[in-house]
Amino acid sequence: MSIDVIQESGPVVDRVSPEQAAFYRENGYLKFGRIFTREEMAALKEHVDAMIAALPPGKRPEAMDRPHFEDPWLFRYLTHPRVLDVIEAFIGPDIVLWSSHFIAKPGGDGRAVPWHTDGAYWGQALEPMEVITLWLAVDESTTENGCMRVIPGSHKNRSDSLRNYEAVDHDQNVFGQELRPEFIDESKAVNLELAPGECHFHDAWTAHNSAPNLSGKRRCGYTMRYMPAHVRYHPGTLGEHHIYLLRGQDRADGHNVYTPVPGNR
Ligand SMILES: O=C(O)CCC(=O)C(=O)O
Repeated sequence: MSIDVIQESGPVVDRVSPEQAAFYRENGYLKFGRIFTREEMAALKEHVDAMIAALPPGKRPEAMDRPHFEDPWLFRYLTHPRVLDVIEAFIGPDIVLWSSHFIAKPGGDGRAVPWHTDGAYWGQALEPMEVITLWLAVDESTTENGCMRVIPGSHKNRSDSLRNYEAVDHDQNVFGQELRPEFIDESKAVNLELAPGECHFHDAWTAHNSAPNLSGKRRCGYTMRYMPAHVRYHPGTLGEHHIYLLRGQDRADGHNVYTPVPGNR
């Protein structure tokens, strides 16, 4: 689908149908509709443009990881009731914000994201490893500018995805490890093209990647990551990190320390 064709998309969707939830459970991903209005997206895009313009020299825009620790304004999006209602349909009523990350690939030299699973990346930090990522298209995201791709059903092969990585060139890629090719059947990969304001979801064990952005258009996605409140977070492996109980109650028997959601947003 061309970039021009994908620009228009439908009304805001705030419900997950039983068929969509079943598809997600079976395939480990779901392409969803528009989750934020055009006005909400215009404000977010302006904010992200300013964040990118303010990056220090040498800092790549693909690497704007955990920006909400410093930028309370982002909680408007991360805690939006429409988002939490949709997340609740997948993980239940007790919802913790695990993390967030802007991955903005500039036009022309945007870096690839190697094949990986998030579960392998986060390692021992979470127990059990149950995270759903809402990938929000800040810009249109197409095969031309490096949309995310998934291998349907790969979340069922978590032992493959844990151990079988090899090094790739970090100068060309967002990070330096990739699932070995014998564990990825590229012929099964699904391209998840989105218009701005639309989103897709993926499971922590779903194999995914994205190509470099050699097109003339930026491709920025905001990964918004949530987990059910029975998941235990073990601090230490990821440096300074905060988690936030957004809805419902703690179910991890007091193990987790939750940071209060900032009020001044
Ligand atoms: O934005 C991309 O292309 C990859 C995103 C990703 O790796 C993730 O959401 O876990």
